[in-house]
Formats: sequence, structure tokens, C-alpha cells
Amino acid sequence: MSEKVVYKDDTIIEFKKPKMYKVILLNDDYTTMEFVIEVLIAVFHKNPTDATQIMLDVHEKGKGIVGAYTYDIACTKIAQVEEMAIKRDFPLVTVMEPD
Ligand code: TYC
Repeated sequence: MSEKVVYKDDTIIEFKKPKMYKVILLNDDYTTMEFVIEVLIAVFHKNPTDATQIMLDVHEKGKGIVGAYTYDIACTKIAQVEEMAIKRDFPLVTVMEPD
């Protein structure tokens, strides 16, 4: 997908939409529900209601999509989750896949 913009001097610039990547949250038996909600609010800017719903969904189904982001942003969010989880000694993991 792309958008072409034609300027007054006839310059044509084509803006390509960046590829998006889904960040997927994985369930485990050790991370507390409260911590997962805290991560979803801090890293993914979810409100408490949505964060709780996503956490419960992942708890029941094993995994769930948290959002879709550009490559760099998805990588950064995954690293932020890892850093928070390591600090608190939880095995919480997020992964990414092309949207
Ligand atoms: N299954 C965890 C528990 O029962 C809670 C949890 C939910 C953990 C979602 C990880 O991505 C997760 N404490």
C-alpha cells in the first residue's frame, strides 16, 4: 500500500506504509495477573479495563495479540516487557510476527 503526493513543481513522492508486526503475549503459570496488567498499562498504554480483558484472554487461551506496531516499536516493546519481567523475576514473554 502506498500514497502518491504530487507537489506544485511536479515532484512526485510515494509514501509507503511500513510493514506492521503483531506483538503477542504468552501465558505462563508463574507471572501474577496483577503484573501482566501492570505491563500492559505501562508498555502498551492500555487502560485498566482493556488490560484486564487482554490478560484474562491470554490466561484462558494461551496467547493473545496486544497490538500491531512497526518493527522497531515492536522490538522496543518486547525488550521493555523482558526488562520489567527480569527485574521482578517473572517468566513473562512477548513475541512478534508479521501482521
Ligand atoms: N496464568 C497466570 C496466572 O494464573 C496469569 C497470566 C496471564 C500470566 C497472562 C501471563 O501473559 C500472561 N497467574
